[in-house]
Amino acid sequence: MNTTITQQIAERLLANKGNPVSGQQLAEDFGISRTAIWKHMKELEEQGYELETIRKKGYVLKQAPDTLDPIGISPFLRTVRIGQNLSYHTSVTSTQIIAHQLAQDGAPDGTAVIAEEQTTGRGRMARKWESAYGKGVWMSIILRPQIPIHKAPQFTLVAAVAAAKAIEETIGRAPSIKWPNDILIEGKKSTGILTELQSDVDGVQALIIGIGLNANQVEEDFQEDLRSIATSIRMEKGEAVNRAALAAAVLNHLEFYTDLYLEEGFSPVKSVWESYSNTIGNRVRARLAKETLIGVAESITDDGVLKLRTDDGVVHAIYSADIELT
Ligand code: BTX
Repeated sequence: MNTTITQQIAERLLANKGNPVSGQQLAEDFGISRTAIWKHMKELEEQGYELETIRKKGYVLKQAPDTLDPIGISPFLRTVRIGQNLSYHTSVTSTQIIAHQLAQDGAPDGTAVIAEEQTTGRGRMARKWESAYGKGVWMSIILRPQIPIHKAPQFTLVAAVAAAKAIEETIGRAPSIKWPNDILIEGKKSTGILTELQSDVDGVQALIIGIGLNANQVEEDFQEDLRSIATSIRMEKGEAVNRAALAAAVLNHLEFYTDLYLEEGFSPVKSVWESYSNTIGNRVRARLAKETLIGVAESITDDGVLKLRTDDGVVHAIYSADIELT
């Protein structure tokens, strides 16, 4: 990512939040005048940074804006690829739509599209995903692993593990993953994952991994029909969280687990996924497109397929369904 001087100054201020950063020092480090530094500070104030100037000491960052733009995210990002190319938007229809277009136009592996709001955020099977302004992390990541098409669903699990790890770090306790793509905290949905793909005869051209993570909603922020089933990190942690740090944490873990997958295959990722799963070993009701099956969720195959044993002893391979614990 091409970081501007303003962005680099923001990073310095963020790293020293609450403590003064000397204007003289910044001027020397960037090889520009103190007046130029002052202009960068004005620009940051316009972007929503609250700064205090203390004579002879420097600039103190009081409050960073709660946005998901590169300036907000980059101080927390520890990746080489994922999220380094960041397409940031205030309002979009769906980050999936934008990511599909970018992928078609040749966007590099790891490109992330992130938005403050989605007007038509989507879930699986044309369902809606509520994506209110400034409340969540709504993002789509373009990955270009060289894998055959049938392995694409594994990446839903890679992404679920990445999001679960980020949530665990943030709230200090482990969420559970409901196969294939929901991350629940105390039984309520905090995150949804939607994996789509672009492919040709040679295999996967691009995976578009959509992650919707409820961050700072309070109960009333959700539409009424969601209140009994949805939760947010804020509701579980008892305080608002820095969405940029949360988004970066997901991206950091996503790169880690993608690399693990590419180096060692699905098996180690699957083990971590299983450690979060509330599905495997339990009796579940699986609503498929055409039927509903009840039985024990026995295992996940290496292709990310759920094996469900119904009471007649038949083991069904389930590729996509809504699961309910019974
Ligand atoms: P899903 O089909 O498993 O879940 C959709 C269902 O979840 C809805 O029918 C509704 O009951 C419930 N729901 C809707 N919004 C929320 C919410 N904010 N929190 C909790 N529950 C909700 C899950 O699909 C996949 C969602 C992916 C969303 C990301 S956001 C970035 C990217 N862009 C985009 O349009 N979709 C993805």
